[in-house]
Amino acid sequence: MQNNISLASHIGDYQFDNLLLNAAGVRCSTTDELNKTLDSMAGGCVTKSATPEERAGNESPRMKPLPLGSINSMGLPNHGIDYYLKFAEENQGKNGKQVILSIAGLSIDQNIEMLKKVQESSFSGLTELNLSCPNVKGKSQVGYDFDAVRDVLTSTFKFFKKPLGLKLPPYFDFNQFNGIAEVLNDFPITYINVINSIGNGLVVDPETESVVIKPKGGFGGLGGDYVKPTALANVRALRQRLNPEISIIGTGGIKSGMDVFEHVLCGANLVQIGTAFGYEGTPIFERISKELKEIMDKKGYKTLDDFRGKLKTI
Ligand code: RRO
Repeated sequence: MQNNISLASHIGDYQFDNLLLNAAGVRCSTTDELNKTLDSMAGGCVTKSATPEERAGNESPRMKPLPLGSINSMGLPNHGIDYYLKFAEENQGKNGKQVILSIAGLSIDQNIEMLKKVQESSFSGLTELNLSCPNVKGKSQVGYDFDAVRDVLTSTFKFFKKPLGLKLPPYFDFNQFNGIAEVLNDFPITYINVINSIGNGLVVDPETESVVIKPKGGFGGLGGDYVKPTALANVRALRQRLNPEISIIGTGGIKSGMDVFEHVLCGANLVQIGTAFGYEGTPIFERISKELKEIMDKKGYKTLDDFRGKLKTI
């Protein structure tokens, strides 16, 4: 029965045979990890957000799994843009899978420098500019400063002619949904990806009377069950406000087929799995695909288009 159910989707001209991908940051720092995801049932992979040079990141322990999700303050550990760009050039489109190249400069200049490299390269896939890393000491999340978002996009689109997506932080107020949408609708953005982790949460272990991660006095980005309603709200609110040409990747709190179903109902074109992929590894893509197909089968849906964005209000 489920053989005639499709989980295919697309972002701009890019076809994905399966809407599930890893979230940037999780099991995607090395070519070995990235190849494992490309060899799985996932529709493609996203690379760890890159900086111009290799970075060690913050001190450990810097990620803590929790019963309801995770907290992290990794601090952008990565092998540098050249490493990920080479992987992306070599693997984009292989076996019909997409490679999304994520970059996260520590300044506008660093972002422009990396985007110029991408523009000049042979990479023909999607590039994702991460404007929402919550864990670099002394740096604010650009995504909360709408003037800064406008500045970086103005500079970028002067020379960047390849398809660009943005990884955004969670927004919590209708003024923020309206404000960011107004900026984004002025640019030829291919997609947005919401949400990054909820920044600067604090988890306390009452037994030890201590924080659970070392950097920044224990403050870090939340993922997992904690963030799903916030993620769904951002997918929905931005789908209602953005130009229809801008696609949406839903990220946050996905660990089952039902979670994916909810993200798509809110308007997600693709989804990414972070915390739960960290726990389960690549078999998660097969498990969740099967769960989602079972749900679609029961409801009589054959494609994601049958229910995407069709959330009812009461
Ligand atoms: O590396 C990190 O600390 C990190 C990044 Br760049 C990000 O975008 N989101 C996150 O939760 N952690």
